[in-house]
Amino acid sequence: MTKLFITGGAGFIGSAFVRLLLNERPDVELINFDALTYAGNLDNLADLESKRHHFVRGDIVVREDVLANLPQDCDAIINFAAESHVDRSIASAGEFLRTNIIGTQVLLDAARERNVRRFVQVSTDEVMGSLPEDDLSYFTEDSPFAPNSPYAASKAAAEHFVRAAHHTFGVDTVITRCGNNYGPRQFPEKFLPLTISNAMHNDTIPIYGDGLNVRDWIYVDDHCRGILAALEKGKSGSVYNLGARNERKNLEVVHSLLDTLGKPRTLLNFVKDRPGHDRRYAIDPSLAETELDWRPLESWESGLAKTIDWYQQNPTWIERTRSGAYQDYYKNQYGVEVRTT
Ligand code: NAD
Ligand code: TDX
Repeated sequence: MTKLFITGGAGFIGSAFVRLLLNERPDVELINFDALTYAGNLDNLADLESKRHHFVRGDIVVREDVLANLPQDCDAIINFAAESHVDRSIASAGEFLRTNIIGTQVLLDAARERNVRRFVQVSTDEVMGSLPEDDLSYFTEDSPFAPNSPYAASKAAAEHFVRAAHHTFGVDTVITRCGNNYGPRQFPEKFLPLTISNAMHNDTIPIYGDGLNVRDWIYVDDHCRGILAALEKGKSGSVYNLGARNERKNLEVVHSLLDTLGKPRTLLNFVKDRPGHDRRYAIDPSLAETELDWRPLESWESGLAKTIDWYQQNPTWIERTRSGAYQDYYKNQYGVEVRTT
């Protein structure tokens, strides 16, 4: 059996990765170690009945808990656990430093102490900052670090510690950097599920600034297959950018969603811009395509259709997450009222 320790596996991307592993790797047994913060949701794992999946509630910052739950002869730690929302990091950065930086170092120390064979850090294109609008530049693995938000700064710091563990102590590490994910089970504070959920409730949809910021969207399962390829085929000490060559302006995204849902554009509510709002992300995934033999399978159209369908088929999931903690945040930050019922 291949033994894996997955952190953050009750969140959006981590739970998709766990599902992928259980479906496609019959020799994998895994510990899913997650603190169940506001973003962690056991509903995301409810359909998984495999005896090869062991959920443990635990905090990656607490060394004793990590060591107590790390399997003997662990083949890899894959670190998804993070505070992941840029707006929250602008409101308050403390938890981002704690989980994203200190938690990553705790896991690296545990990997070294227990001779874990590989450490995969799930990172983000945001560590490389913002690209100029409407040109042909892309983020490559060699682009300089230029994190602009506290979230991005915490993920960049984490990457530095991963790199240091590799160079100083010889830990076998791989870092993946991805753009904006979309798909089922994404907490509806993020732009795409917020738009779908608000539109379904006929609530207004906050658009920051002029709505012309560009993001490079990838379907979550494609991202997860890229992480799996990096785990299995990545070169030790490497970084891989994972992207679907799918740049979209925010207004284009929201128009597609509203049109598909049959909702009017009058729901758009232009609000003040996010402080330090990055203008454009765009990923060059050539290295991952060549070295990992990885390609996204989903088109934007097929991915959006699957995503919308999932939210429409799972109203209970949306109601439960909407009654979570994000409404106050929107009200304070952007003056936007979001109903909870
Ligand atoms: P998410 O917010 O949906 O899930 C994060 C998970 O981590 C939650 O289940 C939460 O309970 C858990 N967690 C938080 N703090 C923890 C702690 N101290 N100990 C243990 N568990 C803890 O996030 P996501 O969107 O699934 O992102 C997963 C990873 O992918 C993150 O590292 C994020 O930076 C990265 N990433 C996300 C995107 C995106 O578009 N969502 C893009 C690129 C990279
Ligand atoms: O209400 C909104 N209105 C709006 O206009 C929200 C929540 C967002 N936006 C804009 C801001 C961004 O330009 O939409 C775009 C996407 O915003 P988010 O969903 O907050 O994502 P982003 O800030 O781009 O970061 C995401 O991608 C990189 C993830 O949240 C990160 O975890 C990941 O690392």
